[in-house]
Amino acid sequence: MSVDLYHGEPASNSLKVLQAIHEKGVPFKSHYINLPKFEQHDPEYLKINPAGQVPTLVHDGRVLTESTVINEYIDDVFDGPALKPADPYDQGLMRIWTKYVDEVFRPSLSFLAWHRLIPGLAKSLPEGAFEERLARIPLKEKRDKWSLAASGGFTERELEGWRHNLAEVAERVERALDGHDWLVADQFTLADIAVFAMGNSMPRGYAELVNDEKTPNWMAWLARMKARPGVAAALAMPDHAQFIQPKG
Ligand SMILES: N[C@@H](CCC(=O)N[C@@H](CS)C(=O)NCC(=O)O)C(=O)O
Repeated sequence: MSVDLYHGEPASNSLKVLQAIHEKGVPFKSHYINLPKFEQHDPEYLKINPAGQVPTLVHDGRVLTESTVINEYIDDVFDGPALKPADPYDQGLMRIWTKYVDEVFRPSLSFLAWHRLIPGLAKSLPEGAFEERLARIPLKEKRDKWSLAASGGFTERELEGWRHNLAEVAERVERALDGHDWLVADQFTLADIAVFAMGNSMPRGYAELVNDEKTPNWMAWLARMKARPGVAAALAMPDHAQFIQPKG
């Protein structure tokens, strides 16, 4: 059996899959893709992931992309502790969390981070280098968003909407953890993994939303997550990112 995982630093979608693979105890070969150096756009890597994104799992020569799909696959295919609840209804609740992370939490974080960081990145590069890198991004939607972000083109209304989403995430997670150790069915699941992948950096990046006073349940859950050997092993993976930190 061969398992190869192509991933970036232990944050965001890479952290999501790194947690699952470590929690499950699957032996795998790690291939670090340096995102700030745009290694995700190298022609060799594009052969396995034409979207030019991480993570990518290759299991016995078969390629799988999309972090949420990869995590379900890892749970289904490999031995180790179950990362999904047994009950189909609870599985549904778990997937509502993973969908919410993919459709609301993660994009809101990304767009706000791009708004903050990309203009500086574009200016820091030699003349024409940013445009050259933009041109190599395979996904048109991503290319357009980065181009817009570089010129400070997101509207105040959009920015406000994404900030509002993050405030809603903070409240929703805090409520779900009231009286519970984990988000769904009182067991550690892919829902915790997905929310943690984006939420781990919130007390640092959005301290006004996630902190000891406002969200004590969230803070205690973060500590519980980090105490898990699989999550700790995921967080200990190489981290050479520069501009992506600190808000993921
Ligand atoms: N829907 C994809 C999104 C993957 C994604 O956005 N990955 C980011 C890192 S978290 C990435 O590769 N960014 C670099 C780029 O798009 O150039 C998934 O969940 O796997």
